Amino acid sequence: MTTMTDQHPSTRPSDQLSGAQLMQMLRQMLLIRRFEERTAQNYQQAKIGGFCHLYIGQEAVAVGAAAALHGEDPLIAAYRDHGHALARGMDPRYAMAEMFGRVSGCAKGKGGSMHFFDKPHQMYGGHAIVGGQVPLAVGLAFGIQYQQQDKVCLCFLGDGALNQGATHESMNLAGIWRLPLIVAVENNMYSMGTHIARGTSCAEDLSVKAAAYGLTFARCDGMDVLAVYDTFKALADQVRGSTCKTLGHNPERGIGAAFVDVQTYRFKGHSMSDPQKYRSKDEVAQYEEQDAIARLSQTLLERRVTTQEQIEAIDAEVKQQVLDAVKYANEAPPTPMEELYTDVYAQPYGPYQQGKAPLLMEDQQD
Ligand SMILES: Cc1ncc(C[n+]2csc(CCOP(=O)(O)OP(=O)(O)O)c2C)c(N)n1
Ligand SMILES: [Mg+2]
Repeated sequence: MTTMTDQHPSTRPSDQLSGAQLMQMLRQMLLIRRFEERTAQNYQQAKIGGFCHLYIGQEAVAVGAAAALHGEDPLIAAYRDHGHALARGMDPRYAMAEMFGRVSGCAKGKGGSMHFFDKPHQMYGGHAIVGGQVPLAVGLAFGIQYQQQDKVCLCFLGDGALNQGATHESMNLAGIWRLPLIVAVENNMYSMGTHIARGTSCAEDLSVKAAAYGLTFARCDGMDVLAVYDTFKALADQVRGSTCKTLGHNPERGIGAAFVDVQTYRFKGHSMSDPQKYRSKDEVAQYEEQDAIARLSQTLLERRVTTQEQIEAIDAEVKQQVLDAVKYANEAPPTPMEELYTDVYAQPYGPYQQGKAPLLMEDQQD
């Protein structure tokens, strides 16, 4: 196993970013933050139903990692997925409409908060089953390798998903096939109310998990969007286009799959109903002081990339963009019942083909 060491400050990939690219990162993080605040409000007003998990506090992870990859690289995430979709470029109107159960939502209103999909932006969900997206990511990465594409698959998972069998089976395959895959663990230290130290072996050093499967390991500060960018840029360049001798590829290229421990923190509860008895207010406040949005703003002000007035203007713009998304979702038509029978099979047959319900049990007995 290889471990990525910290980059020398003068060779940081983020030093190559233009002022416009840095400002785009700030805009995306602000958009996610404001989107999540309105999501909470609309959930409390019962406009949004089902399970809903906010990304507030973790914005730098999705934004920094997505910026380091190409738009054509497939991305897949767990259920705390609003930030990943917005970082990938999903229109906030389609994201909000999805949660409102509207037919113009990104999954036609059938997926809700936990199942954001966006084919044009290569976002493959949003998955509610903890760890369920990891085998799918292996499939995506295998497809890239099989078709000899110059891409890398980016798979986000929570620290809790590290204890799912499917994650380990997937990492094993990623290791032996040297897949072009980055396993990005959003280590916010909690799985619902369970601290990582109580539920995960070797929690203090996750590099051993990567070592077990021969994956290159890296760790980064997930509260610093530029540190996230640096780590994922350096890794993606080496993972991209990885090939495997045992699968007949000659020559063997790339470093194969990688595993990143992204150390982050969620500022809000696990889901919309969480009394948060498992952590202290002081702990939350301590991490809120490291808010990635404030940190990037400060850096950009110090480097004279922007002014306080410009930051406030961007914030006002994204707030309006989110208000427009809520208006759009409110006015969009609800998902019709017939949609229950579409998108079930890749090649619909019988009643599904006609867009009608299959016979219900009662009908069959008649
Ligand atoms: C297979 C499975 N087991 C249990 C659950 C219930 N569950 C939902 S979220 C969650 C915690 C996951 O924590 P983590 O992976 O760290 O993600 P985070 O919520 O911190 O983003 C659990 C156990 C589930 N959705 N799927
Ligand atoms: Mg977690």
